[in-house]
Amino acid sequence: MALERTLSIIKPDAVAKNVVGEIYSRFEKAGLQVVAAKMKHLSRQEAEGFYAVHRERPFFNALVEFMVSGPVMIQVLQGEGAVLKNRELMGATNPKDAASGTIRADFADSIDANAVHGSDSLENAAIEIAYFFPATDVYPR
Ligand code: RTP
Ligand code: MG
Repeated sequence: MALERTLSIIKPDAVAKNVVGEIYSRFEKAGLQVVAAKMKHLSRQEAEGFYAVHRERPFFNALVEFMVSGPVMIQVLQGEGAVLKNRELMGATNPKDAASGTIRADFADSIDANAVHGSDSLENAAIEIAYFFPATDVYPR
């Protein structure tokens, strides 16, 4: 497996629940290293741009509304097979379907307030990382 980087966001619900450290601990125990991070209260424009791929979906407005409802913690995770590994740690989009022991099973309340975002492919990971971090802010450079 190759060393990869992926973009992770701890969403407003999980930041408000004070489980940032719990979630970081899961990343670290799985061999994913935080190589860039920042807390940010997204503007509507930033949230819309980030989820632009979903613009035509019926849930788009609710998704943007939720993502701007409070600060989020944004990080780049690095490790072997990081994209898929992070998706496995996250669990299914709807917490009702998420396997036990996953982040969404343990911390998400609903399909909207579902605790975390993770890039779904290596290609999207590169796009999403560049959306939030200049290359010089990801370590090692
Ligand atoms: P994310 O992008 O946030 O990591 O989530 P995901 O890949 O598991 O799911 P995705 O299909 O990319 O959807 C993005 C977010 O939109 C909300 N959603 N609502 N009501 C619905 O049917 C529905 N489907 C998706 C979720 O909050 C999901 O995380
Ligand atoms: Mg997605």
